[in-house]
Amino acid sequence: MIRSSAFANRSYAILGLARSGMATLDALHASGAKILAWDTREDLRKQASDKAIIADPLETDLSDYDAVIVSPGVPLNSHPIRDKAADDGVPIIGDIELFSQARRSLPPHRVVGITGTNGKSTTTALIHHIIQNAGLPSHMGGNIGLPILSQKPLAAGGVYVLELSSYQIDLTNSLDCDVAMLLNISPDHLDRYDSFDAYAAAKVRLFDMMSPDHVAIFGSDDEKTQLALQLTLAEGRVENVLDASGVTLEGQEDWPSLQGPHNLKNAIAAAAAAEALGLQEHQWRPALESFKGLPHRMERLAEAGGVLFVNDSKATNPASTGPALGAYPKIHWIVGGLPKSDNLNECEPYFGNVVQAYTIGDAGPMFGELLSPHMPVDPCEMMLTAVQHAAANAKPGEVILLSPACASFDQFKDFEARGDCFRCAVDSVIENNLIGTAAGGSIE
Ligand code: UMA
Ligand code: ADP
Repeated sequence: MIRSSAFANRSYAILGLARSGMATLDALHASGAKILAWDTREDLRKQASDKAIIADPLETDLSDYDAVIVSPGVPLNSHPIRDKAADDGVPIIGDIELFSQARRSLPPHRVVGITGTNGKSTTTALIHHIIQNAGLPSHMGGNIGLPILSQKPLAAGGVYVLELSSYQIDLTNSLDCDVAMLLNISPDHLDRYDSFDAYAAAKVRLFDMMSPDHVAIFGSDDEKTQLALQLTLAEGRVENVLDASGVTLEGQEDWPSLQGPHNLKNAIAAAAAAEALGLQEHQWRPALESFKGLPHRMERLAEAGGVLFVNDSKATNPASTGPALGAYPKIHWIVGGLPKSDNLNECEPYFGNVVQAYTIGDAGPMFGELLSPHMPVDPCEMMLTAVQHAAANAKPGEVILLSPACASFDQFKDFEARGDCFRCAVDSVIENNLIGTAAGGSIE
């Protein structure tokens, strides 16, 4: 874990004791800090009780504390902790800010910070893979699900690769990334922000914290990302600004886990980050080929009877599903769940690649209406039915793709459970030799 003398004998209140809060508790405790900790969940409070005083910060005088450390999942826009901390004159920060404050206790290192609406985890994992392949010590952490404070400090010359959500950036004041990257911005998390503009502005703060001689990379030509790029250029504060959306890169056919126009953009941004860290093409290119990808993101599950099965369950909005449809020319598309919008506009440019759609979940009837003027639609409702029907219809050379463009919570605990259910259904159709069994058209 990361410890720092910067925290010794200081007092912190921690609100939220899930992954990032527990890692914060451990790191502060090991660094000799005094800690008050709280979570609405009693089991988590119990778990923390040997390292902290357990008390609700809302009912404690915080004026003698150095900071309140709030978990990213606590909705700061509506939670009373914001006013309470302001009344008591204590700053609210998060675990990434603590990491930033601990940096001077660490051996010389660099930090790559990656934000954006879609593709953060894929690009974070890819950059981490490139750096490790090049022989440099590296950890990844942050929103990817690995709290950075629980990582072992890297040896001198190492690179920390941080996936940063807007929630985490909101709780960070001083993180000076050597390379900071904004992949793209599309509407998301609007329950936590007053407007789409406010969500975009939260992400752009990553660049406000940088030293002028560090490198800023912008990955997409969407309106908000380009606006952020123009603002950064106009300010002139950061000297090295790269618009990666205008860069091309050959060879994608050799990168099995980076298919689709979105993953080409991710690869270009990752290569730009690698070059900004001083790596050369012969050091980063082989890593694009050997990258294994992450589960549930354009994950190649199996190939049977000439049919490829791809799990893209993490595609929870149309902006992430659109480019997934662009990845293959003949797709049986399993789509639906809890809808986040009443249209599939971002998917429309790729409808020509879809052989047939198989709708599931709450969105099924609405998506059926939207899609049937463009393609055959099979209303399946359930995942197993969708996979069985798609498998029966698929011909060699075609792809069965789960890319739902929806949240999962209507039928599943989370996107992982949905992807796991798809995987089980795929295993069962392969084991039972159900591929290509329909005599034309969809089976009943
Ligand atoms: N809580 C209270 N009182 C409240 C509200 C919440 O006590 O009023 C408690 C909850 O009971 C919970 C904790 O506060 O125990 C909140 O924890 P959390 O939701 O922040 O969970 P962590 O496990 O710490 O996960 C967080 C990130 N979660 C969120 O941003 C919602 C994880 O990102 C991240 O991987 C992890 O830190 C490690 O850095 C997840 C996420 O969904 C993957 N991110 C969003 C996304 O990707 O869209 C932004
Ligand atoms: P995040 O961590 O930002 O949620 P992930 O890498 O987990 O991003 O990918 C989430 C979903 O978005 C996956 O379905 C993935 O295929 C898709 N995706 C990946 N990169 C991009 C991109 N650059 N633009 C749009 N969608 C993307």
